[in-house]
Amino acid sequence: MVIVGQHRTLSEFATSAWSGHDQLDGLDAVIMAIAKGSYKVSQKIRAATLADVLGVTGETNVHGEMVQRLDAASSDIFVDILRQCGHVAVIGCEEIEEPVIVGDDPQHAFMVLMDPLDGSSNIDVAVSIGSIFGIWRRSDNDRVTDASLLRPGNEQVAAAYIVYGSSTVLVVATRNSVQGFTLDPESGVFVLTHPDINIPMECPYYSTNEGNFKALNETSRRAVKNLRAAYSQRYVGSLVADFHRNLLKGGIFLYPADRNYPEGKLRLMYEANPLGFVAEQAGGAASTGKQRILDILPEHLHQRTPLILGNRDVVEQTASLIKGG
Ligand code: P6P
Repeated sequence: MVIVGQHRTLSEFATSAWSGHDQLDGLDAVIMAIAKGSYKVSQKIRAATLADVLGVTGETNVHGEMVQRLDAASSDIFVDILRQCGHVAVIGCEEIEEPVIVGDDPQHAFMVLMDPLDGSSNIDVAVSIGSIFGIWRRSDNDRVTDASLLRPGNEQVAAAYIVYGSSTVLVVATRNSVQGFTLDPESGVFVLTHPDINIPMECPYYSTNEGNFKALNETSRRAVKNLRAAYSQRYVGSLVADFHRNLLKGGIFLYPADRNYPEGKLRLMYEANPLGFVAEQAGGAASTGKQRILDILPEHLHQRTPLILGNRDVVEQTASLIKGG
């Protein structure tokens, strides 16, 4: 067992937990690629102001949003490193309209959907942002096409996110557990710091943009009022940062459909599905307010969804109120 300080390294954990186990065989290589890419992204973020990589590229992405330079750079970093890892058949990315098809040799066993840099509006003000990954296993022997990626979240074999905050933390969920690894900036090595994460039973926080209250329908307003009465508000405006705090401390994140986003604002395939998978593996839940996020049959790569995410009992109570219960 390899120890850095008093911690197991990600590499050692990955080899022992995520290689050679049928459905997961090769997952260690994919997770190590994500970790390596996040180290590069973390360095760019930490040096962004000095390296003059803040601001926008002048382009807009598939959603008509201004592309931040770091969004584009992060997308390039992760696409390149996932291509090279030799175990990924196809990549879906928030910043890229069409799927990136890598190859369909037998060893290209996984499909990765990612938001390479979420919360980019916070980049210029040095607030925590993140990267999100959903990992599906490719159907054996099927040729890889654009449609290959459109699989429900309940077929994910793993999910991961990185929060670039006061420290850089990688959280990886499989069907067995949720593990947290912190980047040692000196060595560039991720070490196990949060073994076997389970969302706490108590729920001290709710995270929602109260500025949207006036745009909510009546049942969603009732749900928000219920949360206000019971919990303290914490809202960073960066999904990964809000979710990570709620995962470790307990809490609920809520971005319902509203007049501005009738389908919801957040993306199903590379935000709601991966974080919903992490939440469920940690004992929490993820709902649209009408159904389990992971049961949605996707229709297109960049579709949006309402999202209620966190402590299972509070998610279920909030969904019931939104449904009009
Ligand atoms: P609002 C960031 O742009 C993001 O996609 C998520 O990270 C975040 O939770 C949400 O949008 C914030 O949206 O409307 O509250 O600014």
